Amino acid sequence: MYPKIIEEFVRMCDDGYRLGFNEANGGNASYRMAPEEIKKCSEYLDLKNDGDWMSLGCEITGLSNEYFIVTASGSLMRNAGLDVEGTLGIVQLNDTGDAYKIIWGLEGRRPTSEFSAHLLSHSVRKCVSGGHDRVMYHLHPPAVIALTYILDLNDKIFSNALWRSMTECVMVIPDGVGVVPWLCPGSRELANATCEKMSARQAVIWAHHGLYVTGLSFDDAFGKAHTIEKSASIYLDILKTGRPILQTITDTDLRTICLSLGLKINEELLEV
Ligand code: 2HA
Ligand code: ZN
Repeated sequence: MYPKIIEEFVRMCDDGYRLGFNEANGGNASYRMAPEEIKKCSEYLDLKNDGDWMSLGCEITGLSNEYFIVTASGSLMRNAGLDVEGTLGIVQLNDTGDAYKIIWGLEGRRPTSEFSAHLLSHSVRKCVSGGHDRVMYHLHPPAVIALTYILDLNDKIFSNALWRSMTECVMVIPDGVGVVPWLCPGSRELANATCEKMSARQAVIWAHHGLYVTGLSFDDAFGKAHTIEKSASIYLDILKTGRPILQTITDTDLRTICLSLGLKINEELLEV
């Protein structure tokens, strides 16, 4: 048995694979550890290793000395449970937040190819969520990807399509979703565009590629990804019938749902 936080990380990878969100080496994830979780993992950690700092190429604001559990570049989420230390690892950032070292796992590997998107988004979400958002999860959900071929690539169009396709969607993403155009996987451009959207959203769609979500726990982040994909898939099912839409969830309905739960809907995205 690994510490609970590692087991929960593995479970999210496994769920992602089983639901068809993380085929082959598709997708990646990271988790910003809390001090008590670092303590619980301490018997595994090689904290004395002081020789192998890898440069991040820039200083990541607000993340100095943070510890992250992260998936390995090229690893398969399907294998997370079978090969925990080859699929995941723990990295520590230095005092200045511009270099990291591996202190557990990632055997013979480096952190995910999207590591810069993860760290930049952690930096933004740690600040805007008051430290609550800890998980970043990237997946390739088929219905979400399909929609990026037929809807205009903007936040308002996608947020409304998702909110109005299933009543509970707005409860999960009252801020809506951000949408970024196609950008090269693993690039700094994709990382920057994602972290810009993350300042106001907890979910970002990468056109023709996938989805990127944050959350305060694995349940929260995975639940968001699962709900968004379910709504997208219902939306596609509706389109596939070829029949006109006779009724839908209205702006008033969306406001009522949020009001009943004490949530604040992003008003800017309403009234399409
Ligand atoms: O293969 O999904 O975006 C990992 C990825 C890169
Ligand atoms: Zn991807």
